[in-house]
Amino acid sequence: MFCYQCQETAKNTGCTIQGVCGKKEEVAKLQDLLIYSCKGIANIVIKGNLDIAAISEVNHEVMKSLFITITNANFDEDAIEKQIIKMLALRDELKAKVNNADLHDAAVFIVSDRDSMLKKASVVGVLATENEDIRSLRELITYGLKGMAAYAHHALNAGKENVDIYGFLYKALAALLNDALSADDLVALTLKTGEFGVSAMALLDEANTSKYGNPEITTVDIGVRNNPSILISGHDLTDLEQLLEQTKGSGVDVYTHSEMLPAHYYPFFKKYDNFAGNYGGSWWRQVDEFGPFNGPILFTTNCIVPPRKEEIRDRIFTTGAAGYPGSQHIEADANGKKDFSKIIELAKTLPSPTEIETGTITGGFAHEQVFALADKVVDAVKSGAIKKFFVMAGCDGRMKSRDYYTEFAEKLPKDTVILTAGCAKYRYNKLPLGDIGGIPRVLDAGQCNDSYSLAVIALKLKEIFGVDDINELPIVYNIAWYEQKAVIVLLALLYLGVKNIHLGPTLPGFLSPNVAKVLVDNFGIAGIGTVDDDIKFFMS
Ligand code: SF4
Ligand code: SF3
Repeated sequence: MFCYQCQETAKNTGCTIQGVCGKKEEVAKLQDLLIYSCKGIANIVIKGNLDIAAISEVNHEVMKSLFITITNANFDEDAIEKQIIKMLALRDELKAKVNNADLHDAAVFIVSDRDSMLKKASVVGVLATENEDIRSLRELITYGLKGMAAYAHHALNAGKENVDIYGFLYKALAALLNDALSADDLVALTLKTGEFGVSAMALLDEANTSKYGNPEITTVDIGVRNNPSILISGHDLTDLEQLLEQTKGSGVDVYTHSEMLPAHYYPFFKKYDNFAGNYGGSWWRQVDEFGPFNGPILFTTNCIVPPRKEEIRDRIFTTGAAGYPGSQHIEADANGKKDFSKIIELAKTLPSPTEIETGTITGGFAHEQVFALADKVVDAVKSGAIKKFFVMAGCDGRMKSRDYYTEFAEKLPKDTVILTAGCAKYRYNKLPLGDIGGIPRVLDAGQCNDSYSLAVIALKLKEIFGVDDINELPIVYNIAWYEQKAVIVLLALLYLGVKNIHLGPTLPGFLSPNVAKVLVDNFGIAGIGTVDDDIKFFMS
């Protein structure tokens, strides 16, 4: 196997024996083949000039397939094999519609069983591209597409889609098979990926806010109550809605974990009395937190950490693109309805959660809530009460080096405000950082996709302050990344013209020295240093 798609990749060069994330060789290879199958479909769609609006099942399955391969989303080799079989059947149906002999191997290869899949996978993975710069750009684009697909998939679940996004996905996936494209062509495609990343995040924002209202300032309890409970993790709000509908009045409480925390900020979910609060911290803390939670856990997406204890595995359920071998997977019916009764019944037999902390977290600062505070914010900037905004969005992760972000937040001068989104916030969202004239010093917009909100806020401030360039605003970017959704967020910010983004705790292992140089020279991308040096640099 070879995988270097996330920030924790072995030695920052690539996982080759087993993933640091726990991904086994077989799963890694099947994921490679799943991606290759999607590229084959894209090849047919583009060559056959197919009407994308007329192939909705294919569109949806391509998105789901890309999502399945995101770090920590799906460890279930049987589920991935099943998805490959489904994609190849769809591919072959499409092929029958086009009259084109000039198709790529990805569109025509045949596999018959697991062994032949693994054999094929070993020649079509990341390392099949020999030139390290082309490989680096192809993978940068692929990871951006995975993130884009994840966001478009959530939007679809919430009832919104945009065929132009699918059209781009096919165009880009097909381009990744084209050996005639130069590094410059791929750099251009990388920026285009960022453009469609903005579209996907805008679509998801619209889907979420039209269905659940605009996030508003909310205080979320982090202690526990005394009822049997279910913990819901991941990013899918429509799964949460169904779970709350099915648990209301049942005596079973629902708590969020990690990236599901921001669901509390939406007005819609406040009507559920059993929506109790948030339990624990970011995704990787699950190894310590699922034990004392005592109840079942529902993963709607990444990030799953392979549980060490059998007892915890038995309490894990997955749905959507998520999967874990030996855990129960809940499929939607043809109308998107999911039956969570098994989880609810299990919850009723288990003890209530053990308290691991008490207090509250405040969030809900997505674009509309910040616009409502705009006068206050603008006055604070004009009076000098707020000197700078620090966008510290992105992911959290296990590495010790991420202590940097806690220390950074603690040491920032008191006249600065942190704008955050994604699970990166858990490095500092429980610190007593105070407020500036009633404006909290940590403004949490929501999940990683809500980084879109931060961009919308920046564009609004650009308008209010009448500056020509977004980079003239007193906003700096110190972003933490881990998986591929952060890659699309980064590409989206680059597309929007944001310069000098600092990215940590390490620069992606998949950037070749030349590709890294392009990002440094054209966009001022930089890594992180020591907290003191970086704060001095940012404040100057
Ligand atoms: Fe390694 Fe990350 Fe790939 Fe897992 S997702 S195999 S940790 S690079
Ligand atoms: Fe976190 Fe996995 Fe990226 Fe959605 S939940 S930000 S890491």
